[in-house]
Amino acid sequence: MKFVLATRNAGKLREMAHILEALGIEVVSPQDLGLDLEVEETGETFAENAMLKARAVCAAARLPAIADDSGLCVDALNGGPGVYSARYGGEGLDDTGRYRLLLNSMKGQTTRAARFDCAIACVFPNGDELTAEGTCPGTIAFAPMGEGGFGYDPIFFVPEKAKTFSQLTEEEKAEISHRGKALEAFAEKLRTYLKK
Ligand code: ITT
Repeated sequence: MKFVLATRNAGKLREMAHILEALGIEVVSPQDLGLDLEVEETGETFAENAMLKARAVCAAARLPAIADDSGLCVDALNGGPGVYSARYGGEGLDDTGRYRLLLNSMKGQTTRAARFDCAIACVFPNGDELTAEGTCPGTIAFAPMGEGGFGYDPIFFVPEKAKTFSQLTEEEKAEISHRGKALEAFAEKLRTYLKK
């Protein structure tokens, strides 16, 4: 069974494909299918937004679709930017602009605890749905460090590894990341579902 990955984010797509393929799940990208669907994220939670994306892409592709909705939740910012992580600072900003803005808004802040959350939703053409979630605790670094990854990775510091996500290899990040954990939990549910 082939699954289409319901994301337009190249960094996410790469990580999702590698993690799922390592778990024995065959995936195709929206581009492989000639799809470029922008789904409005009107939900208030990661889980709601992941489900909106998976349903829309499943309907368009007529294949089972797996979506990821994720974001960075910072204690000192009352859990923000959270579901607004991709929209933080408005349309004009790229990944670097967004993490710089976040670093600026944390100037002088000594409480730097944060976490990355990820919700996975999978929708099948027959209407069946599976969901899973993962989280990764960390802190907001005082300056960007490392070259790898995408998004807020250069400023997300994982005390357990004494490195930012950007300083980890993709495999190391997948072992501890919100996305790695959510996809592992999802793969387990999928195995059970497919046995039925
Ligand atoms: P799709 O909706 O098409 O999947 P998106 O980038 O809009 O792409 P989200 O709405 O889920 O995805 O927004 C996630 C935001 O959180 C986005 O700004 C990402 O860069 C960031 N993010 C999520 N996971 C991340 C990770 O592992 N490392 C760094 N940043 C991450």
